[in-house]
Amino acid sequence: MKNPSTAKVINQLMNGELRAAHLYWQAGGWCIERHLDGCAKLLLGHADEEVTHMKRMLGFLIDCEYPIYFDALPEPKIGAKTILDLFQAILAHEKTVTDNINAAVKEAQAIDDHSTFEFLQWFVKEQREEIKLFQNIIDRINLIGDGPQALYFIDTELAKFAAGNAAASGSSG
Ligand code: OFO
Repeated sequence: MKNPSTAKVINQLMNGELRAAHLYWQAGGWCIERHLDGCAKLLLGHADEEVTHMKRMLGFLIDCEYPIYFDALPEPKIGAKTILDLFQAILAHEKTVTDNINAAVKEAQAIDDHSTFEFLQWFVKEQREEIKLFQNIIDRINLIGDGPQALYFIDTELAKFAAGNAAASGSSG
């Protein structure tokens, strides 16, 4: 069953995934400028994941023969002054994406669109994992603190997160 409202919602989510990739690329650039190569690796790898999410949404629109609309991309602004600020902004971003996915799930349920509801379940799980990942990173940054060697240790820790994340996304896509 085709629903014009579903087409609109999935297009909005697809564009949101592309904006997320854009944001993570820019955040990776922010880290590279500060010689935080481990952080950059994590964030640039995450941008690639967001592209796979965008393609998942695109694939659904194609399978359902819904129209496809790509929006212009806004400039991704990184206002962070510290690495903690950066990851707090990223966590806030992921919470907004989670809210958007949850709203889409609710709408699919309300109109008995079981196919879309089932499709969105993968994203519900993915958002739970992303929130957990970025909250863990913030907790680790807070544990390490802001002593003289802190940035070096944070960067080393985040390189480990990047390696773990790459291994996990290789198995889940
Ligand atoms: Fe696509 O998971 Fe983050 O935004």
